[in-house]
Amino acid sequence: MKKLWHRCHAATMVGGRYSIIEDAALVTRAERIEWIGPRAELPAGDYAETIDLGGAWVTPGLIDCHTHTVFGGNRSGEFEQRLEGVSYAEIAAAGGGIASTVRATRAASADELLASASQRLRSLLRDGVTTVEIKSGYGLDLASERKMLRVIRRLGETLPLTVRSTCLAAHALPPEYAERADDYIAHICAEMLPALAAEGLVDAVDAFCEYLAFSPAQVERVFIAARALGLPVKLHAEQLSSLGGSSLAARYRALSADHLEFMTEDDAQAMAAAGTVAVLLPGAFYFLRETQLPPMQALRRHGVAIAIASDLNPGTSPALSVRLMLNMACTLFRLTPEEALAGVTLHAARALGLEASHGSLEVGKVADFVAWDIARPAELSYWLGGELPKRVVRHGEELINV
Ligand code: DI6
Ligand code: FE
Repeated sequence: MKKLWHRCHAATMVGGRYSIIEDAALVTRAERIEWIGPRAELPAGDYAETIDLGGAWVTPGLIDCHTHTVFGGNRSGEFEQRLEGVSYAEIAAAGGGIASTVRATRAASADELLASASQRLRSLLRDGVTTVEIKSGYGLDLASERKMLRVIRRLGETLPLTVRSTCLAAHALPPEYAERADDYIAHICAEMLPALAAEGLVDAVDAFCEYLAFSPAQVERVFIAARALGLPVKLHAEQLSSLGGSSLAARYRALSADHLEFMTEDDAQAMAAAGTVAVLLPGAFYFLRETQLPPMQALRRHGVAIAIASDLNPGTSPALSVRLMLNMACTLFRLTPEEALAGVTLHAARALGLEASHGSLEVGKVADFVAWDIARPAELSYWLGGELPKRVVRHGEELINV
């Protein structure tokens, strides 16, 4: 079924720029974009439906390419404690931090996890998000990681969103393996990843490379196991210290390296050469009150593609709005609104290996787009959260009541 969408302007994001078409028209057939261009050049055709977008600005559907949306409980109590002066280390020593979310996630049923994650995803949906990546990593044993990944798959079946799953079994050391990190890594490589991949639950493999998590040598073993299974890799790297994780990720042709506040110029060069996307997470930077900024000039100089994501998680970024992340990327990291928008469209698609089908308004790509009632695209990074009037189209169908 062919539909004509017109009376709009388009920020197509082709090439990672606004690539604006004023007075644009789009033709969709089923779930794909069949034509896009200036309305004056629209070829004659028969349309089952013609939709007047009333002068809206159309952008690709937003893509949140780094989230930990599935988890039990939340850590608002820790937030309160930290503000009363208890340190993160003291909280962790008392069994808090990631360990407390692991306990709550292990204790939760799949249905409970599905319900709480659905609610959080609805906030993202209302923000114009049509594709989201979700990581496991709060289970840390085979049964609990499987439970999380199955919930992630179910979220993609029950909500009008494209969901990509990432296995983050190497997120933290589970209590069963205290002082035995190498044994846990061996267990991930020999047992967890092969079993979870065999069940079709894993689109990519991630790890947390940090002095308080896993070393580059341990991460490399996970990457080798992922490669043997034919799975692409990503990495939490250089968030709190510089360990060269982003260069390691580049050596394994990672889809992305994420956080990156402490990355070096050499890391940026390696990532550019490998086509590894830099995913910046301003929500975590803000929430942890970090001061070391990611090296924007080095990333730009070497031509590294930059994506922006929410990092939605209970410990370091309880962020329920991707548009708020756009604003933070601009105010905190000094991205331009154009760079920020590319960061949640084309470059986010690349960070998920979806750039052939998602992330820009181009013929042949999926018809996932948002028609925003705004005067200029920069408004998407300008407003601090809230809800903007818009119409969301996914796979060529308008979503009602998002
Ligand atoms: N980096 C982070 O910021 C989160 N995980 C990660 O690898 C923290 C997750 C948490 O504190 O629950
Ligand atoms: Fe994260």
